[in-house]
Amino acid sequence: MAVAANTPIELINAVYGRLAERVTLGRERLGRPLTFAEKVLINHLRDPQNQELERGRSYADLDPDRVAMQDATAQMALLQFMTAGLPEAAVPSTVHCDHLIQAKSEGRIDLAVANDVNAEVYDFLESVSAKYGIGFWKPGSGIIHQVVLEQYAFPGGMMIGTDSHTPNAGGLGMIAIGVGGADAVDVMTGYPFNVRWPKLIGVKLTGTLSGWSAPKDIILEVARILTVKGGTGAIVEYFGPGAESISCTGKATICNMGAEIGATTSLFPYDAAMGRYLASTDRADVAAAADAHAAHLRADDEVLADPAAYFDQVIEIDLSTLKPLINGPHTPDRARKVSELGAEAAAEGWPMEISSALIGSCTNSSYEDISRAASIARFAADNGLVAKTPLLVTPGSEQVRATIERDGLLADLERIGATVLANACGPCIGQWSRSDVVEGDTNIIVTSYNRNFPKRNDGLASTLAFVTSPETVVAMALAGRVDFDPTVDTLINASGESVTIPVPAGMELPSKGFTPGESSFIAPPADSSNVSVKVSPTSDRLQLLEAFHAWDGNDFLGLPILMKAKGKCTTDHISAAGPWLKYRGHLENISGNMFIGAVNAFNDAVGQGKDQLDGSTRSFPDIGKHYHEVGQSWVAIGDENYGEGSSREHAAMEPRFRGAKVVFTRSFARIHETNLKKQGVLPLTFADPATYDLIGEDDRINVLGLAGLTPDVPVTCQIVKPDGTTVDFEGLHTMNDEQIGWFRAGGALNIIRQRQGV
Ligand code: MIC
Ligand code: SF4
Repeated sequence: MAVAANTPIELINAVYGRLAERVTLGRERLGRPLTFAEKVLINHLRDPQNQELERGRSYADLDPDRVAMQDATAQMALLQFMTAGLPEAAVPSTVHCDHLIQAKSEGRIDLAVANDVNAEVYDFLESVSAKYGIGFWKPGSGIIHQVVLEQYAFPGGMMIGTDSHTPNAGGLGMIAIGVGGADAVDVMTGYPFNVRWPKLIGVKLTGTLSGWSAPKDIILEVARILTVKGGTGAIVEYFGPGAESISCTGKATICNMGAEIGATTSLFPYDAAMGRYLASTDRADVAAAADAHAAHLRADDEVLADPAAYFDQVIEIDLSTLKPLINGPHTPDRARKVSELGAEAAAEGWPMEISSALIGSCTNSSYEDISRAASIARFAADNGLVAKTPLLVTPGSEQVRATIERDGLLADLERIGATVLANACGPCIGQWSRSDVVEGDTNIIVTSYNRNFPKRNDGLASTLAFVTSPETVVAMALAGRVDFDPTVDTLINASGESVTIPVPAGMELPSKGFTPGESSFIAPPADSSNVSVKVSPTSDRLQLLEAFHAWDGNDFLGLPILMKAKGKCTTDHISAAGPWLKYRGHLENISGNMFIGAVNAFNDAVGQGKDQLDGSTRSFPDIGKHYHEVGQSWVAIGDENYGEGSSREHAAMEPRFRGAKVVFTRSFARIHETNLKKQGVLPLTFADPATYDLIGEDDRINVLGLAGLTPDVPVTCQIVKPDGTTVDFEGLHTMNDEQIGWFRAGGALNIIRQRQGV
């Protein structure tokens, strides 16, 4: 397949060519006007006539237009794809090298080091991409979501990506869904993408942003209202006059961070701001095509007039009254006004000093973001101020970096002391070689990223991370303190004068257009018969996969509890990133991090528990290894929203590899629940949430009647106490017949292999 550095207009025209007819069909089938998300979904249904469309219940088969993968998840996705026996990917797909570059010194040096240190992984990804007709974006090209927005996204399109922040493309009116690698393998092997027909949350925006308030504040407010699980199973659709006042990249920031409320995705309707962005990124033809179909690239008028009648929930936010917000630590729904942080820090006993300030990431590194941040830096430098903390900048793409360099914006930031890192994830995902603090030093960082989970940025549990807009981060860096409110407070400069920082002033798009910088896209060859995929048998970073065994047909009896998690247990707790990213292509080695961040509900220890076979206390990964070696299957237990955060399927594959049969929780995050199903682990929720409290450290679990596993029917389970008494409970599941088939086959990939005859 010819995969280019952009989405060909022919593909876009084909999507638009069937749009009107599909919209009519959708209105007929549902007997009512449609929201924008519904139009895009219906236009991508495999069987639009017959697909059941019950919100929150039906599973839908969809055909996305594209697949995107980043290097830390692409390895496992493509190792799985390789075992499926296909000559090439069935859908245009790309790989983006962004997660494996460590931030240590500055961009160019760090990139050169990464090219050396990660050579075998990059060689694997480049060769496997060439072999299977996949486009390859080299390290340094930028962060997947920014590159997708600049090159591939289009209004009314649909894509999946092996990263939870794939919804970033919703800023350009695309339904873009974050998935685990196994979902990507389905689509790349020509099978549909299967997902629950979503519920719909409407967010009506009125008024306009002003002063220090930024698009980031909109999503911080939405997350505050909805909480980290409030978007589960839903698409968040924005609309209203306020929506049109936000730039395309600002909309992308909002959609990006919709991942933090667990939403399936988020999107904005097509408007003039998107048209301007398309034209500015060399896609005037896409803008013209979208203009011609604009009536179908938005919700129907009746929906806009009476949203409560069409959405499951409607939130209204007046942008004119929205104040700058900041969230953290530890959870993305803990937001308060910037002006209130100082008082809260004092009450909580947090330090007032900021140890580092970081801007950029896939969330907030657009030209507009950097120009607003740079406007403050320029003023500060002209008025005798410098940053009082280290200030690190990660540009989202080479195109943005080259353009902000050309326009002097990077120089503005450097004048106040900023260091420009590589165009990559860097400190956002723990790729941060930081030596100024050590574990135990309680310290505060402020970032313009999206997540603030413990240990995420620097691996230190004692770092408290706060998330806000880039302009607020820069202002706080100038003050060096969290009790600084740039809207009212002043700073003292080098001459002892009191200085008020002016309101940030940015530019939506570069007046001279974007400059591409050093292009680093490699298209797959037309004939890949001579390409061989490079995996060394002695590698400790890459390991070819062996198929998991099918279910043996027996009930699960007497399974020990390897881990019972207390409180928040995100995928960062289950399969940590940072130093572990280097093992993302080696299932056995990465299993060394299994549950190391989880808090043991029996004694509050982090990452360790009791080995039921010998009574010893060991790390969770060591217990897993021991059980695996002796063939002892086991279960894990989680609390609410278990598996929140990343799409990394390692968080499901590691337990599967080490012998997990069932994960019980009070509730699951969507991507992680699917990842467990895909790998053949049963995800069950307690019918009575209080059952969680009844399970003791030395108890065993029985899971019964598995031969009769049926959609919508609870599974009978038992807690077996050490004295042999039992407590019955019900486990609920969300599997349809097909997904029960994955469980029986020992994972969805085994079914694809059977169908392909391998
Ligand atoms: C993240 O932001 O947590 C990541 C790292 O981008 C992950 C993907 C991964 O773990 O590789 C995500 O968001 O899905
Ligand atoms: Fe990379 Fe951070 Fe964005 Fe994830 S959230 S893709 S780690 S920049």
